[in-house]
Amino acid sequence: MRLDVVTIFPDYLTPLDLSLIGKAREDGLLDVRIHDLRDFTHDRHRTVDDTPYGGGAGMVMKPQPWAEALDHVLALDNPSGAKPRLLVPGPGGRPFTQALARELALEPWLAFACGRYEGIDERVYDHAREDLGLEVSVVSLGDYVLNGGEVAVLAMVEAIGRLIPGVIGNAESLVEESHEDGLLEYPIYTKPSSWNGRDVPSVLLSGNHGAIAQWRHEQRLARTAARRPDLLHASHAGGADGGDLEIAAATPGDVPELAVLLLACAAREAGAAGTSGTPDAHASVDDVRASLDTSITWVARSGGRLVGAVRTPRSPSPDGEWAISRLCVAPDLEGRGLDRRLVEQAEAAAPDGTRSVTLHLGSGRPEALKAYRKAGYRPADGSSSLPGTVTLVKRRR
Ligand code: JD8
Repeated sequence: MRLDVVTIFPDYLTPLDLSLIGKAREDGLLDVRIHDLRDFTHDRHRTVDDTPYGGGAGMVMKPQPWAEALDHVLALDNPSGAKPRLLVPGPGGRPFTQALARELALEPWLAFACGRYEGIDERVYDHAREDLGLEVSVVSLGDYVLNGGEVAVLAMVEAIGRLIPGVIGNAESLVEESHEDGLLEYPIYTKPSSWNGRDVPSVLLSGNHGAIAQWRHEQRLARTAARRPDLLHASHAGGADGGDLEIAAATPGDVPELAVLLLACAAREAGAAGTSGTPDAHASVDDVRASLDTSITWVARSGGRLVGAVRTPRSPSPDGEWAISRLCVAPDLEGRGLDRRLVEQAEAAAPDGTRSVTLHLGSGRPEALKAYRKAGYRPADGSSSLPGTVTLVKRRR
């Protein structure tokens, strides 16, 4: 992705040389170019501002240097005549959100115009749209007053840049994305377990993953209620087992969200099984789409969010065996019986004449096996299981 920034303070943007964004630039993932607006003035004082027509406080940025700077950006290393999307930070802009960051991360080229003083002469926006043919968006970092656009650009480039594949690129980051469910983070702790007379909450040392997941969810709810009550949505109140769970056969519209969920589960199971390697996100989306033709994926939604999935065949097998596979629950919702609800749905879909139901599971959560034993499943004998998986069987009469 190419990023051009026009500013009267190029030094303000030197942090983009550092850390993950700096590394991404070295790796060629981000092509960041900083331009000094004053290089496009022609007077001895390199003047970029003047007094406002109609009166009022402060100064306004003159249109001419901006027009020349934009011409320069568009002409630079651009034989194909491509056009960037132009983003102008301003307190009156569209709020910059994670959703907008995701949208902008898909663009091949972004240009940022950093205003100062009272802002930029309005005709610059009209010129960029109507004469240069650019899509222009005024974007605000938040409801407080800054002195110029540079700090907003630093924040936006960081938020956008980290979404570019390869900039952070690991399985954990995909799991993290699946947590973008509108609740704040739970509190986190590291060693030592007792420090300065303060102990880490004992549940985190218990090894009880269901209890830990439940505690963390409660902490997220309590924190969100205290700090950001505006984020609380009915879907979080009862949890995934709170009655709003809807299970239906997946359609192509479910594929992107389903692929992220399955990657999160795969990453989690790889971690639990001690195997390494990053699943390939692109291969996975295609695989998931193709799988809808050959099998049925049942998806569970809670409050609109896709929280779980399971796969069954499209047609009966001649030997009367009904295979349930790819059971997957959002990592933050484990231990709430969602997997049971999905397995029940998968069993209910079994055709007449089914003699046995086989359940193919990852061996990542041995504690879950107890619940399946209760539901009538027994470990399958023989060599049918792949490494890191277990196969359970339930006979039907
Ligand atoms: C760009 C000039 C300052 C703007 C008078 C002093 C973003 N969330 C945000 N808050 N403020 C900005 C922002 C402020 C800017 C400029 C962005 C250029 N100023 C001016 C008009 C009113 N002040 C911002 N993104």
